[in-house]
Amino acid sequence: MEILRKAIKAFIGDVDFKDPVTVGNGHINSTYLVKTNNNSYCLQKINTSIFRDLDGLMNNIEAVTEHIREKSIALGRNPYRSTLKFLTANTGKSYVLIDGAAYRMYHYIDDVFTIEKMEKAEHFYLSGVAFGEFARFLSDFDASVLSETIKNFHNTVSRYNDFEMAIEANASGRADQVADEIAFVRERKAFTSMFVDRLNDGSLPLRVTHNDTKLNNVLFDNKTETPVAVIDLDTVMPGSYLYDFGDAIRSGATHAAEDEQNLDLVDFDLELYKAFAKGYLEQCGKSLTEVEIELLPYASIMLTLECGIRFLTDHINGDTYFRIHRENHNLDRCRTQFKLVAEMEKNLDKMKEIINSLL
Ligand code: GN1
Ligand code: MG
Repeated sequence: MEILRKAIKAFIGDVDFKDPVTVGNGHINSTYLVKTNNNSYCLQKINTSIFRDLDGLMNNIEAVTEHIREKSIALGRNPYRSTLKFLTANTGKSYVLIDGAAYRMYHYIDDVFTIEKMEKAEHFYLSGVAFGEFARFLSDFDASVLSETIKNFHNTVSRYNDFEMAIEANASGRADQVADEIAFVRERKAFTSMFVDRLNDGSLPLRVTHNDTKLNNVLFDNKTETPVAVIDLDTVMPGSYLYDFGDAIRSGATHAAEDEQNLDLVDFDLELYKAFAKGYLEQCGKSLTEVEIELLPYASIMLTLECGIRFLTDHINGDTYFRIHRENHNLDRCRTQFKLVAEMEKNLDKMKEIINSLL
């Protein structure tokens, strides 16, 4: 607690504040709510074993939030609610290092809710609007100024190689117990290069990408139930529209939680798929290239497979990356993803029809 208090003071000086309270449920950073008499903030401890380039990370986020803020102001929106607003610390930077740990602080956006499990198609449609608008707002932003803060983040070929290396090393000794899951991935090895090859040969354009378009990264207004802001901008980097579309479908086009243990409950809902795709394409469909349109129906399969591979790799590595809350948590997460992949594969033609009907 003393360290947290020290971090907070670096941002707000001598202003009185209540003890920080843990909020949020990300797998990577830790977030605390901090209240003064007049304001509420989030203090975040940044996971520096994952985000090693703090200047690159914060420069990316500041540049992108300022760009979005300008566009939002032009539309008459509240600049403190439409995207995150970071505080500058007494060091002159938007983060501080205390006892080797890094902290940052931003204005808390209140009167909002997030969605963990999809209940209403309307909410998913609106998430599509939010992420589609994010893409459109940043379509005139020069992606080359952004740092690649986590190398090869959605490079599914490199994720596949990491997976094979994890099996080889078998640090947890668990590899033998997950033979079915390993086989599931290996059967799809050829598929993993579908997007990477097209990015490498230049036929798929590089875009400013959010890279973590999980459903719970959209804040919804409590009263109007409409999107307020897209958050969790740590992984904003050069990438592909396909990543953001696919990852959103992965997390939202199902009624099951990402770590559901009863796989019978893990469904892939085409109505939800259509709802998101509609919102997304209404906002940024016109700027998609022919190749992006051709590959869009494969995006959710790729991103869901990739996420499952990452959970499985971490399970085999002994849970060193994603925070876990119970035994075999990463394996449970991996299994929901693979169940979804199998369901999506069966529905590929229907996804193609839906995309075509929306263009
Ligand atoms: C991580 O921390 P969180 O929940 O926002 C991960 C994403 C995964 C997601 C799966 C930096 O995001 O890539 O899709 O878990 N973020 C990072 O739930 O690795
Ligand atoms: Mg995240």
